[in-house]
Amino acid sequence: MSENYRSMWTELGLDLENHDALLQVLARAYDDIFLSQKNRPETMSYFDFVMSEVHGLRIRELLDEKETGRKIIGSYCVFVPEELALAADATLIGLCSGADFATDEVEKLLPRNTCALIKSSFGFKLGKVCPYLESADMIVGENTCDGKKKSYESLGELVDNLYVMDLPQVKSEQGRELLRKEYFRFKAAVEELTGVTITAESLKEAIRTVNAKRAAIHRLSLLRRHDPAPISGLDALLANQIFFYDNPARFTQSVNAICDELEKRVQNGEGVFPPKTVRILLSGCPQAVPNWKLPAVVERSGAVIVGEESCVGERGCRNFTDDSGGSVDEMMEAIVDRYFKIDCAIFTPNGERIDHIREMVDTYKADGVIHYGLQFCQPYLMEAIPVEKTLEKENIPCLRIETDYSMEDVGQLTTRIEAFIEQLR
Ligand code: BJ8
Repeated sequence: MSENYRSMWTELGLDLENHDALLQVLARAYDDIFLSQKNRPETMSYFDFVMSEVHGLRIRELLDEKETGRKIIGSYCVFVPEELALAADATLIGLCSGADFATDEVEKLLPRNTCALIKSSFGFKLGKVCPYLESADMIVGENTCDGKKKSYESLGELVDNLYVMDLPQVKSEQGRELLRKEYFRFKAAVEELTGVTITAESLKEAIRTVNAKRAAIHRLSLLRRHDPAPISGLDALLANQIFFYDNPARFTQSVNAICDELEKRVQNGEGVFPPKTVRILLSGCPQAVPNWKLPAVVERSGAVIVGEESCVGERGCRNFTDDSGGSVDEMMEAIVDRYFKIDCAIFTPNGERIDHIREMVDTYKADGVIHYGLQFCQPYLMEAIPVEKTLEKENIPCLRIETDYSMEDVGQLTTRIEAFIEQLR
């Protein structure tokens, strides 16, 4: 951290002792997992800097924005449209967390058999270690899986600015209508929070800003089709994770800078791993910062991850929002259309997801799929079985992994993943 931010963290109400402990673990994991990689693109240094300042400079920027009257909205799900926040002069940031914290305290509020992602979000609140959560003027929860929707009832007791968005679970006309109504309700809530009325101009600009972020990530993804892979799965995941925190325009520019470098690598036949390295598509639950366990195990075991079928990855930013509408209402419909395509496992039936996994296997020339399910995540663990069956029918090997945020199973995971990679060679 380039500056001393202790007074800022104290003012935000963080527990400095807990927070120091978290930052130490984070810094150690980052050095060990990211900085030890070979042949990294030089332009990844921007993301190294962002990570080194993730609780420092970025928080300072958000607080400076707040000084000027701008509002900060925190969200736990890719169904919360960033376009609406930006159009009303607010900043949207991701709040999902990828590390266990204050587990004893969490288990006083949530059952032990709750997925690690939900527990982690509670742990960061109860342990007072998340400056994003504490900076947010509005926290948006969404009725997706049962775990999340019930946990927001308890989260509402811990924070006084929780807004809960209802979401459909079926891709029907009625489902789309529910989403449409909820997005209009959210638009009104954001306008009330910021005191800014969304106009056709501000919405168009916001759509373009978010689309540009997505386009940069798409460009990065497509470069991963090449053999040798020009970037590791870990570094690509990091870019996808920072998507949720960084200033949008700066993020777009930085990802495009990486892509420029990767294009040269591709032209010169350079990669992070040797040609013909086994290529893996990771599919399943989202991986929030600093949840890097599985990709680290995969890439240390001698394979390269070439795509993430995940909300922190292609599921989250696959589609663009049509910006051609001339009125707020037209663009609102376009937003509904775009988000209604997200194939989260909370939908039933959810055949599009399997189609997308297959499509990604082809696009990124994956040799096999690792399905990543967090323990106690019923939607993704349930879908893992038909996903595996469908892929295997088409001779696409699939390994189902069920894990959590602890490091206890690293040895066992390594053994299984090494054997899978061996089978793919
Ligand atoms: S759109 S994937 S970000 S809900 S891992 S909390 S599903 S029990 S995160 Fe998600 Fe939105 Fe869907 Fe994406 Fe529940 Fe499973 Fe836990 Fe999960």
